Amino acid sequence: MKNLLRVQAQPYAYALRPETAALVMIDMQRDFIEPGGFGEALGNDVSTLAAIVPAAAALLDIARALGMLIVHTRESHLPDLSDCPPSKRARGNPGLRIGDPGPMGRILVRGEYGNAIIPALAPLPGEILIDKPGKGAFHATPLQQELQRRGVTHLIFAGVTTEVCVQTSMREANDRGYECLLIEDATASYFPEFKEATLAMIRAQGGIVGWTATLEALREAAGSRAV
Ligand code: C5J
Repeated sequence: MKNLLRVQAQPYAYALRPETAALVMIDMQRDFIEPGGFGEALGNDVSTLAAIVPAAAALLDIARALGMLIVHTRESHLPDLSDCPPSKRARGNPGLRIGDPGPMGRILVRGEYGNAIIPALAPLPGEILIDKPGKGAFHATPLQQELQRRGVTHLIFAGVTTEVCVQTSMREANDRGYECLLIEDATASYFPEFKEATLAMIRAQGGIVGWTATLEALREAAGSRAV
């Protein structure tokens, strides 16, 4: 069939049609990725996250060239924190809790400088931007309705962090019946061993949460359509 792409993936080949697939780019926000942001203030080495920006940009280029729906997410809360459960706020380090003033504005608050998606991966007009108050992209957001409205059945995931917001979103999607593929070199964790463990978990037991593949494998599957 003309529009069927077969991606060499693990645990076995993943097939999609661009017209019923979406790329979901998770939380590529300044506060997680840029030096001087919230992630670094928590003591993390942000260079592991910054390292995937070129691959994430190339993935966006491929998905756009294929005419796929593009979804970007931001972990963010309303300025009055009415969408932030007290348990989530209490979990942070004192002085660096959600809503506190951070190095790039109020931490994880919508509209603050640090909450924005990094300029290199900024959404283009017509792409969907989902503000999510949870780790998962479906919890308390309109994502499911947006995907259903467009007949999307397959989701390609990328972004940060692999074991937190990416994995949670992929599990939510898997339970909702989406066929999910995670692009290995376009996702990262502050803890490389957590990323590797997550990739292994996803593709274990015959793909219990979905598939994983390299960016190159997706590019090869897209062939001449991925300019
Ligand atoms: C975290 C995320 N790690 N985007 N957020 O708190 O993974």
